[in-house]
Amino acid sequence: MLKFLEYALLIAGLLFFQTGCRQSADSDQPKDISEIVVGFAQIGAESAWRTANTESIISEAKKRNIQLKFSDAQQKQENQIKAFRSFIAQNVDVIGFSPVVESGWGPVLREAKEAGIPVILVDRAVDETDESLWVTVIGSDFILEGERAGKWLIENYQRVKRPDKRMNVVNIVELQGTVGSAPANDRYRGFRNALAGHPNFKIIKTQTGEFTRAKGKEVMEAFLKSDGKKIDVLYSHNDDMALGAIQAIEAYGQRPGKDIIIISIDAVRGAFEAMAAGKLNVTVECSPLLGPQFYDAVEALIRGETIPKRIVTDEGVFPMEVAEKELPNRKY
Ligand code: GZL
Repeated sequence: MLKFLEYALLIAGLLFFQTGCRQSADSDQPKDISEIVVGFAQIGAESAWRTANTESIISEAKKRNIQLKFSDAQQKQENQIKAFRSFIAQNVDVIGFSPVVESGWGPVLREAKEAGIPVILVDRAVDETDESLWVTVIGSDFILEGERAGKWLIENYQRVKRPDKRMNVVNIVELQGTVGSAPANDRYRGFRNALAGHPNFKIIKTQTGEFTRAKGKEVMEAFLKSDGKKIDVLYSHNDDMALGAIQAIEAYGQRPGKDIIIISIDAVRGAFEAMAAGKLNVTVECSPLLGPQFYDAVEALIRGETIPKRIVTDEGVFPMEVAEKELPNRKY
């Protein structure tokens, strides 16, 4: 008899967690959307991309009349973990978060699972192997973004930098994103995937600029100090660091976009303005406008629907030539 009861409880528990459906207190019906409470643990406000992402998460909740508890971790993992635990203590219906780094999330994800609170990863992934700890990952394919950046360079460098001369060795410096974050790790890898088989393209310096404009400028100043005129290309993991680097290149007396070709990722408004001014050569889009997809997943969860483990956003590549025309269409 006991065996049967244990089995029944196990099935009930599994069914409850799979749908992540939290019932209304007074019925066995799924909660109405206006009844649910979502907790979102955001990384911080390190870049224009992140600001646009936050705006999308907050404004879309308002539009859908969803109660949102929002926390900003100032780029510190311990703050995100604290926010996570506070959402669990408040027994929210769903937790969304964009993990500042890939590792160190196992314990708090297991606590959410034990509390029966489904978790949705937004923008960035974690390196946990137990995929039952989250419902889905919504965001870009960062390896593809790095590959697109490298592919553009291979296909366009000769045209933009040395149209009249034979190709020789191309010296590249790289500004990496936040150490240990999924976008930094994957954009690092994707760019090198694209350069494989093209030995004349050499990455001579690589260092983190922490995804911020200030640090990107500081690190580019150091690159220029140590390698100055040798630098042909800057590959930046985001536009904010590239915009900081542009300031450093101009202060050094070189022309960004001409003497040093600049490839970046995000496609924020500032990048289009820099391209229109001829100071940035291309930006690979990485959309921060993830609010609608996030709340579509939340609503599907509350209705007890099955959600794909991975929801990828479609994005493009914007070279300097289209910046002027595209600028008015930009939403972030
Ligand atoms: C990418 C996102 C990155 C952006 C940066 O999806 O996580 O973080 O590329 C932001 O601008 O800081």
